[in-house]
Parts: sequence; C-alpha cells; structure tokens
Amino acid sequence: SRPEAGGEINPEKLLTPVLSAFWDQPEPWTLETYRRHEGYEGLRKALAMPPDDVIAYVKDSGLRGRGGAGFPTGMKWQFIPQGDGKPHYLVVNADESEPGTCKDIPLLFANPHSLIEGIVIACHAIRSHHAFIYLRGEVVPVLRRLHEAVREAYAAGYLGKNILGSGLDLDVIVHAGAGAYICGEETALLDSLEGRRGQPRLRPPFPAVAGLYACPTVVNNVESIASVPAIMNRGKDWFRSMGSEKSPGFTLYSLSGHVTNPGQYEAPLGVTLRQLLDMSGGMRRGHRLKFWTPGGSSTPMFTDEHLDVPLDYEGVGAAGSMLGTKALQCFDETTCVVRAVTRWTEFYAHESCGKCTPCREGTYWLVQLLRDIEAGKGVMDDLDKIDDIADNINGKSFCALGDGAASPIFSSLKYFREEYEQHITGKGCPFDPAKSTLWG
Ligand code: L3W
Ligand code: SF4
Repeated sequence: SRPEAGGEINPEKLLTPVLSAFWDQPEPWTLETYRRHEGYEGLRKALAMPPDDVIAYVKDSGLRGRGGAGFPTGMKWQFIPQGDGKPHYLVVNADESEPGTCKDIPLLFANPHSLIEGIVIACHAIRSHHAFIYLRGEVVPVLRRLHEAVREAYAAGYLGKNILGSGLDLDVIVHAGAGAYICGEETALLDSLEGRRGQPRLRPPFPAVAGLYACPTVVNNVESIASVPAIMNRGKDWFRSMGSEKSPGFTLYSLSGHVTNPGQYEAPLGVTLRQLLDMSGGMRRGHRLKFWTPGGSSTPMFTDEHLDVPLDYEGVGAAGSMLGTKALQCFDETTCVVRAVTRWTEFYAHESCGKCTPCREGTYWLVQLLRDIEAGKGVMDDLDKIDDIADNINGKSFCALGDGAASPIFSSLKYFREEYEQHITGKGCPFDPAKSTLWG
C-alpha cells in the first residue's frame, strides 16, 4: 500500500493508521493476523451492549459515511423502524467506481475482516439477520479474498448461528456486480441485488424505510462499516480525538496522478492536500500542481490556491466543492484541462443509465462539444453551450450521477476558461503532446 520509491514520507504524526495499520505485514488478510491486532474485540464489546446503546454509541462517535455524502452513520441506523415485524437488511456498498477512488478495494484486499466485524456489529445494532456485500464485479481477486474471509468467520463462530453465544444469528452473502458505475448509487444497487437492471429508484422512500425487498435496509460504504470495530474497541472519545468537531476520526485518502508516491494514506479528517503531499513526496520531480479533485471527478475541481483547505466536509464545502470519496487526483502543469474534462465526461456519458433525459442526452452532447473543442474545431459559443447543458443536467437529473457529470464542466470553466479559449483561437491543443500526459 505505502509506496516505496521517490520522496520520503514525512515522519510527523499526521498518519493515523487504523484500518491500514498492518497492511504491510505478511498475509494481513487472514483471521489470524486480524486477531493479533485487536480483531473482533470491538464485536465482543458491542454484543455485550443492547442494540440501541450500540446505535447511540456510534452516533455519539460522530462517524460520518465515507462513501461520499458524509451522512451520520448512527443516525442512519436509527432510522430503521423497530418492532415492525419485517426483516431488516444491511447492504454494504463495495461497488467502488468513482474515478480516482481507490480505498475500499485495497481495504477489502488487505483487511477484509474489519468489514466483516463491522457488519456483525451493525446487524446487532439494527436487529438484522441478513447482510449483503455488493462488490464491484471486476475485482475478482478481492471477491475470492472476501469469500475466504467470510468462510473463516463462519468457521470461527463470528458469523452463523448464536454468534459468540450472544443469540445473534447472521448470514452474510457476497454478491459481485457486473461493472456498472450507476450500481454504486444506493437504490440502483438494491435493484441490481434484487436481480433487476440497476437504475435508481425515487427517494423517498429512503432505503431505511423501504429498501431491499421493500424492507428496512441500511446501505453503508465499506470504509464506514470497517471503521466501527475500532470505535467500539478503543472508544468514541479516542475517535473524536482525531479530525474536527463535525468531521471526527481517521479516514483513507487515495492520492493519484502526478504525485511522487501515489497510494492510500490514512490520516485524520481535516488534514490538507499540502500535508498529504508532504507525506507522499510531493508532486513528481520538477513539476507543480495545476488542478486536483477533493473527492473524485464528481466533486468540483480545485487549483493550487486550495492547498490549505481542510479536507473535511465543512472545509471543502466552504471552499466550493465536496469531500466525496477523498480521492485526490492531482494533475501537474503538463495536463490539458480540456482533455481531462473530456475524458471524465466520456466516462459519465458511457455510465449514464439512460433513465432520465437531462443526463442521458446532456452527457452525450457534452462529449460531442468537448471533443470538438479539444480537437481545435470549436467556436466561442460552444463554451456557453457546455455551460448551459451542464446547467440543464445539474439539479434536474434523477440521481447524483448527473450532478457529478456537470461538476467538472462548471469548475473547469470557472478556473480555466482561458485554456478552453486557447483551444478555440489556436485551433488546437496548446499542450505539447510529448509532455502533456494525464498520468505521467
Ligand atoms: C433516511 C432521510 N435516509 C438521506 C441517506 C440516504 C443515503 C445517505 C446519503 O450520494 C454522494 C453523491 C455522489 N431518511 C435521508 C436518508 N438519507 N436522507 O443518507 O444520501 P445523499 O442523498 O446525501 O447521498 P447519496 O445518494 O448516497 C453519495 C458522491 O457521493 N460521490 C460518489 C461516490 C462514489 C462512490 C464510489 O465509487 N464508491 O462512493 C462522490 O463525490 O456524487 O453526491 O444513504 O439514503 N431523510
Ligand atoms: Fe440515470 Fe443519469 Fe438519470 Fe442518474 S442522472 S437516473 S444515471 S440517466
């Protein structure tokens, strides 16, 4: 996980390895290794508490969803109606696909038991006997590793009947998706899990009221659930001692692009990109930061003016973007912003599920116009057109994919309009193709 080549990691105590604490040890994914590192201790504590107390504890810890929206995890669990006579389900969203995001998959590969332990705690809290892990289908080695970890957990009595003598029965099913980005949207994921084509459902009702098989369902991101065991074991005050008041705790940041040492860095919420770059050896030698995304391409881009924005929900929000998945894609001055935005928009057009007109048609037309501009065949009016089309997608689409597609258009026009104009007046890309690389 932690890259070795290039610049040195700053030894200052900004890293807070919890989920990634033993990724560099031999076979970190086994139950044996996990047990040597406090594995399943949080579960013992949670099972000794009444379910409602576990919910209150997680709520008090301040843990917020790590999948993009930052919704308070304990509050989501509390929405599950009790005594309703219906089955309750926990569904873990492991369909990690947001461009630049690479934290849940490495976490599952290196430390799958942290997720399984978190699942048992969450199911005890919401009184569920069935949990599903919806995994991005392309990552077959992770699928195999998850199957093996689930098998180990059953054999050791952490899953199945009467878990650790508590009376809790729980089955976990690992389900591989088929490679559609939209199935990371929670309601499309539920449709896909039910065997239908994955397309978003109208909300409300939220899954907490009518989710899988129309029953109350919690849908949580992998990292959110995997963070729960450490909170139960080491305490909510310990968790709150990291990060900021409204965004407490540790989290996994994925650094990619033109950085010396790309990879996953676990640090408190509220650190800055400048600090993360210090830890990761900085931008590649001889180059400087031009633009970056705080949480994948669906979050409005930042520039080098934003190096000191605290990477928590409030700091990034106040600066005009979203923390999202904490996928910090960093691009240096050799990168053509028009080219980068075109590539992202091609992705959204390809992944648009087609259910609503603004996104289905709008992303298609954005791609046509952007390709023309990039190739030097655009006219100045095209800039107003792409702004207008993005405006007709943003907030007018059925789900967040549409807003995500609009965001690189708005932010690139805001910070780099001149670069678009250069493509038009110069009738081509002003970047030297030999140097103008996206990924170095
Ligand atoms: C009950 C209410 N539940 C909200 C629940 C809701 C959901 C959670 C957050 O999108 C963002 C998106 C992407 N009663 C409720 C309620 N909930 N009100 O709270 O809901 P919401 O709508 O704020 O967000 P979302 O639909 O979950 C997530 C952005 O993340 N994103 C993409 C992420 C991609 C990945 C990936 O590849 N792994 O995570 C990046 O920025 O654009 O804005 O559970 O049910 N009244
Ligand atoms: Fe489908 Fe796009 Fe509409 Fe979402 S916004 S429902 S992905 S067409």
